[in-house]
Amino acid sequence: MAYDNLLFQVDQGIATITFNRPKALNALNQALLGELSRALDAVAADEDIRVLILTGAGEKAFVAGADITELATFTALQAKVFSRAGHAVIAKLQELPIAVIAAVNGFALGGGSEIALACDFIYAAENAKFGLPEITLGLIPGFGGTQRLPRLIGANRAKELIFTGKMIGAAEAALIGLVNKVFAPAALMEEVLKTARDIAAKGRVSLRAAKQAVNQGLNTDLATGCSIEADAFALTMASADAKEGTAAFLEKRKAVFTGKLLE
Ligand code: CO8
Repeated sequence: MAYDNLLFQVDQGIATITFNRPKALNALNQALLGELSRALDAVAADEDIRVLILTGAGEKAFVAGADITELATFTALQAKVFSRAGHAVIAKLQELPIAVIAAVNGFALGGGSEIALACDFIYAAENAKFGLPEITLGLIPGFGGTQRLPRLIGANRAKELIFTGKMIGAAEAALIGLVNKVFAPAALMEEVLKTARDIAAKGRVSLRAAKQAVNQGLNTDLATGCSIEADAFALTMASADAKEGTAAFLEKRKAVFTGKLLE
C-alpha cells in the first residue's frame, strides 16, 4: 500500500509509522490523517504485529500540529468534520489491541501532542517539546486534547498548558507524568525498540487483555473496573499463553508465547 505522507514498516512483530512531511514539521493535513487511518487498519489486520511505534521524520518534529495552512481555510462546518475525523482516527489508534509507543523526537504540538496522548506511553528525546498552542491561534485543541490531557496529568496542570498555549520540554513533561522516559536524541529509537522487543516477546492475549482492562477501567468506577479486570483475567487463563507461561515458570525455562487467540 502506497503512502505519500508517512512511512510504514513492519519488522519482527513491530510496526513503525513515521509521519513524513518534514518540510512542514510533519504537520497533520487531511491527506496525512487519511493515510494514518489506512495504516492503522493495516496494523489491526496483521495478527503478527504486537507493538506499534509512532515517530516523526527529520530531526525537528514528531508532529507540529494540524496543518495551519489548511486549517486557516476551513469553514466552521469543515472544522467540525476535520475534528470528528481526527477523533475517529485517534480513537482507532487508542483502541488497537497491541502496545502503542510514541517516540517523540522533537515538536509534538497541538494535534501532534493529541496523537501522542492516545498512545499507551511516550518516550521522548531531550529536545522534544510538548504543548497545546491552539489558544494562540484563537482556537482550542480539537483532537481530544481537552479530554485526554487532564485524564493523564490532572485538570489543573492541563488547564495551565491549554490556557497559556506554552510549550514544555521533555524533562518537565516527564516530571508531570506526560512522558515516561527521556533519552538523548540519537538513543531514542534504539531505546524505544528495546522496550518494543520486550513487549513483543510477551503473550498477545495477555497484552490485549491488560490494555483493555486499563483503558476500560479508566472510564468507570473502581468496582466496575475490578469486575472488568476479573473478566479479562479469566479470559487470559483460558489461553495457550497462560498454560505456557505458568508451565515455563514451574519448569524453570523461558516461556515461548504463540499468542494464539483460539485453541
Ligand atoms: N502547519 C503548517 N506548517 C507548519 C506547521 C503547522 N502546524 N508548523 C510548522 N510549519 C512549517 C512552517 O510554516 C515552516 O514552513 P516554511 O519553511 O515553508 O516557512 C516550516 O514548517 C518550519 O517551521 P518554522 O520555520 O516555523 O520552524 P521554527 O523552528 O522556527 O518553529 C515551531 C517551530 C515552534 C514548531 C513553529 O513552526 C510553530 O509554532 N508551528 C505551529 C505550531 C502550532 O501552532 N501547532 C498547532 C496547530 S493547531 C492544531 O494542532 C489543532 C489540532 C486540532 C484540529 C481540529 C480540527 C479543526
